[in-house]
Amino acid sequence: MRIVAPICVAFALVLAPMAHAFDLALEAELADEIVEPMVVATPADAAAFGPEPVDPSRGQFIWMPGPPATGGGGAGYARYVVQIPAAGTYAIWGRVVAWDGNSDSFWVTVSPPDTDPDPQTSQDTTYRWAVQQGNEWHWDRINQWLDGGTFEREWELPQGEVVITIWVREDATMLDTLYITDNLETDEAAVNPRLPTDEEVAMQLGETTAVEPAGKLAVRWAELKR
Ligand SMILES: [Ca+2]
Ligand SMILES: [Ca+2]
Repeated sequence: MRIVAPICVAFALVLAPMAHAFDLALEAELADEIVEPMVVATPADAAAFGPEPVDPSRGQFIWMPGPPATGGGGAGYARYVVQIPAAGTYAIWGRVVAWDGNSDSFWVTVSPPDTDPDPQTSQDTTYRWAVQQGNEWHWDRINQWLDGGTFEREWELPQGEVVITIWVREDATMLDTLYITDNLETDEAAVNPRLPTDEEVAMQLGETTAVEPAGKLAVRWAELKR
């Protein structure tokens, strides 16, 4: 028995996830708060303006309606309140459609640590997300589109409540889902962002208050902040 116990411990250390202890997927359209002109939409709604963005997760996404054209945007947002189980460094990915260069950006704040109360007013490029273009749903890691270059963002999040806000910058930019992870790899294949599970959707709908994905830390949701 003296020998068996240390071996078991050694195996546990090898098998335990060493880094990527947390991930959480959210449906964009199930935000805790959505302020117009950001709205929930279906593919048919968007098809009136441009190529139809077929098969979003759960059939819906959010956007400020508009054509792929210069101008439009700068008002409205969607807000998500999440409980982070452990302080650490996190990245966020979005599943997006962006028709063209006039419909390919949002502002993004995650508070704390971000302190800007309204990047639509401040126009602070720290919070500007250059969304990768494409007419089909694809994942893009939230970045920081500075005037001097574009860099992947990461956040030092505290344990506890964090508010993620996706602000309209250009109309017609579409968001289907969000994926929050402590996997900081920049390569999509290494991160493998995923869609929300039925349990995560139920949490967003307020049908349950907690979920414990297999092998993950428990995630607990705050009450709606409206
Ligand atoms: Ca536009
Ligand atoms: Ca969706």
